[in-house]
Amino acid sequence: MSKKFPENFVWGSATASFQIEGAAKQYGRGLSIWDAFCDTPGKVESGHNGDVACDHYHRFEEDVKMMKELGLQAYRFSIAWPRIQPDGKGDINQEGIDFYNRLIDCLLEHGIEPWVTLYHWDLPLPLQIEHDGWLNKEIVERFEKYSRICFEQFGDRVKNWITLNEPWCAAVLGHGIGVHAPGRISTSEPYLAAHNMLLSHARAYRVYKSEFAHQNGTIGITNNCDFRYPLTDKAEDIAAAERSMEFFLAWFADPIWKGDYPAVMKEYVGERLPEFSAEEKQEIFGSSDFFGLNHYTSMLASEPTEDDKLVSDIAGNGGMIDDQKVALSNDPSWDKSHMQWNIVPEGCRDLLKWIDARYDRPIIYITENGCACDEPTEEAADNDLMRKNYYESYLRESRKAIDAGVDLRGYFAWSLMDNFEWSFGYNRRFGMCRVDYETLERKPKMSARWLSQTIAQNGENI
Ligand code: PNW
Repeated sequence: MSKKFPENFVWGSATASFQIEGAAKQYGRGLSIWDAFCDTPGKVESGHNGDVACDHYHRFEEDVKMMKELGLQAYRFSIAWPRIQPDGKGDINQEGIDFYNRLIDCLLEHGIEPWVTLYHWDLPLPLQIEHDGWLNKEIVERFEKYSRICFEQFGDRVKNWITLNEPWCAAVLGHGIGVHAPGRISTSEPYLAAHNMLLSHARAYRVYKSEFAHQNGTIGITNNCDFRYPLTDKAEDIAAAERSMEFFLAWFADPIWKGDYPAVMKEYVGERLPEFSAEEKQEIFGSSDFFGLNHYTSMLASEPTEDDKLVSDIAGNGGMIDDQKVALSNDPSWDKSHMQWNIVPEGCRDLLKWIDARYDRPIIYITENGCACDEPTEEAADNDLMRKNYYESYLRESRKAIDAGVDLRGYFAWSLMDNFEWSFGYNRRFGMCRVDYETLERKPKMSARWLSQTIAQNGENI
């Protein structure tokens, strides 16, 4: 069997607006919930914020050249909603449109395919303050209008769209345990926010398919999911692992690929889980041309015993994270990244197979995968063997999934460069290229050089 990846396999890297752009208070950009979160004492490590970030706004040409030199075929970035509509609902900020036009044109001139995410967490702040953000169903109309502006302005050149990035994070981290913007802590709001995100996603999808069909592009959603292995082969632990997957991924994927929330969530969450009307179910069902997947890590799952501390006991949060009634643990043999996330390449293969089986062989793109490494010096970054091994092993397992019949069509490494890692500020480095935050210089690391060679031979070296 050839070790190559399928012909036309897409090799790319990914970033997000708030994490790299900077120029946060310039060129007509409105504030986002992440600007406000950064300004709230104690929320982000070291008091870091997105004001300068990687200064990509001013250095995008250099960044595109670097991508070209690395041989990347595709680049996934996100549009900052508050750059397009500073208040989230009204007038368009032409400077914001101009910026993304310059970026898109530059990518195309260099033969790099733009993959554009409409929402990667930087909600315009006025929508939060005046309208309760994702908790208010009105957001569906606002997101529809914003999406339409993007399709109108950029759709002649952008052919790959992602509506939402990781609604699980925005719901759970943003509205359940409060470690992401808007910092809400609640046992019911995550379900409501998720519900309105699914409706917003579906609306954007329908608008694109009905009004912009002539643009001939594809559009989908990106969800994140870890994999869960049962701690033992006891039936209760196997069921716990499956339930954990349903609470993580099927929560968002079942409505789109099956038409409604998983039965186990209805049972365990009860009336805190909103219901879709028959009309809404129809709008959501089938609303993704591909299955976008962000994947990083795996854990062991088991039926909780009396001795198990549930996550909320440890974190002292609102407790919604325990609705699934699963105990999580780590296999001591697993290595850990700088995020303390387990490095489990076979989990990537098993997750791909799980998605393939549950959703009847969808087209899948890995829209993020990567590893944070502790790199205090430039020298450490230049020898990022752990990251190179991470990419290589996860890609090797992905190819095994392809060999087993999974329709995986592409891989985007997270991330092109070190950037603002949310509540960790600039203290976690995910980049294949190093960013010196004093000089803002970029420099490809060993993992980038390795990925570059890998792309050139379509993975035959793996
Ligand atoms: C994703 N979790 O975030 C995001 O899409 C990126 O913006 C981010 O930089 C990257 O992964 C690395 O963290 C996640 O707690 C944040 O499970 C947290 C989790 C998962 C993904």
